[in-house]
Amino acid sequence: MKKRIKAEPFKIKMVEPIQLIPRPQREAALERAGYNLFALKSEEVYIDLLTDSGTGAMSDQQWAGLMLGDEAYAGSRNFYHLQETVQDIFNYQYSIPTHQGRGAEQVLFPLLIESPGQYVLSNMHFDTTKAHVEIAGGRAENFVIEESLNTTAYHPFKGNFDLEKMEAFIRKEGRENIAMIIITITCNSAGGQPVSMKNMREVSQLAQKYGIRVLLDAARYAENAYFIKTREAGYQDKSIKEIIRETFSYAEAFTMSAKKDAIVNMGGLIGIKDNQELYTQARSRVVPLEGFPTYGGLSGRDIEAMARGLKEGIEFAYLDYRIEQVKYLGDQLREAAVPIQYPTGGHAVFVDAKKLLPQIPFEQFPAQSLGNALYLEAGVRGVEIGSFLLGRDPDTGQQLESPLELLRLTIPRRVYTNNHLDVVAAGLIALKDQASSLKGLVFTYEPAILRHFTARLKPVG
Ligand code: PM9
Repeated sequence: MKKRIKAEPFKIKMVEPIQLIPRPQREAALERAGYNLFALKSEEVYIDLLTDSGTGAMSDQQWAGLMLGDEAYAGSRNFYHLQETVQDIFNYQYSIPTHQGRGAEQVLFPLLIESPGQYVLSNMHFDTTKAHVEIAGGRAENFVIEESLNTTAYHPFKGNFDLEKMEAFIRKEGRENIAMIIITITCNSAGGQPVSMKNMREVSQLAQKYGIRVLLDAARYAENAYFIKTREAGYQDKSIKEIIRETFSYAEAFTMSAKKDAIVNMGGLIGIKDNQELYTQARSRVVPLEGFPTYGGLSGRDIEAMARGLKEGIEFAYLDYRIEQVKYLGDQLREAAVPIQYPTGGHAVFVDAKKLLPQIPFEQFPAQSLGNALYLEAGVRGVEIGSFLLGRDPDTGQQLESPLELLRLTIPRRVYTNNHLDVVAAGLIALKDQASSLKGLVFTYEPAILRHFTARLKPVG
């Protein structure tokens, strides 16, 4: 056996016990949860791969930082530490903390969507991002490249924009009807797939040509930088920080859920490069929505942990371990012919449920059925990213068909070992042979918006 020469760049100082409850209890829990994994109690889950958001393990440096929280209502020293960190990493002058990513979206988007019905263009909007575009009166359009829909074909940057398609759209609709372009890095809904520097540069050039502003949805910006360093010609010798600085030079502002690459359990951030007027407007809006601009809905101690997490999250040794761990799970599944979005992305392995369960039509949610089966098999909780998440056409009420039906196995940062991931892989591989007997799901309760969080379902037949 080939010897591993690289191990986790940390050792474990504190542990939280977990246990696999017996199968009959898992069956009862799933039925009680209405076949919706969001409604399970976390104690009913053995290995929790629902999300990488707010689920990471903080370092000793971050925990130590909590003790240095300055809980002044205004002007906390932790805010100034955060501001210096943002200036250093991103070269952005202005920072406004928020309670999480969607807090940043609700403050900034209404300032950028100037008239109702304006379009916001993205490689792919995340669902809360799309919701905030719509709440602010805008319409969300996605322009990710076609290659991202072919899960088996390799492409190094499946999160890239289709620039031709986007330019044709701008010409057809008219520049005045476009509010902004949001570059989502990495592109979560396409499989945690990165966007290349070349593509971001070209998006920025296109935006300049038409006078359109560019924003970054920067939740997983450090993972994106790692992929650029390891996959894009000309970047191998650049540091992660240099790559990040170039990335952020192509935008005017960013919104960030700090619960991902900044490795905190709660927190978000608005960054503005140098537009003082936009900063002044955002600073006024944050007060009624999130809180005074130097705390934005967070405790001073949480802001300190965020400032420290931003620095740790861009260390190469950490990112190398992180991305390799996701790949480790993906490789095991591929070797056993379980279809996944290939190559694996930054934060998750996305299993192609459309390929694995062809007998289940999209309106009976194949990836949700697979997720439920994996929970029963191994106590592992993933999340559906497909037609269940997508929802209905707001005009016709018809169920929309998602181009991909994926079960996302999202890896929290610095939390699970590769042994945990072996259990996940074994569970899915065991399911492969039972896949043809799995059944679809129908609603027993369907809320009107963001239904996947609270809907109740039952198996058909
Ligand atoms: N993403 C995720 O699991 C958490 C919510 S759904 C379980 O992937 C992007 C690209 C995200 C994202 C959240 C947000 C919102 C914005 N952009 O959750 O509000 O992936 O901090 O961030 C989740 P907050």
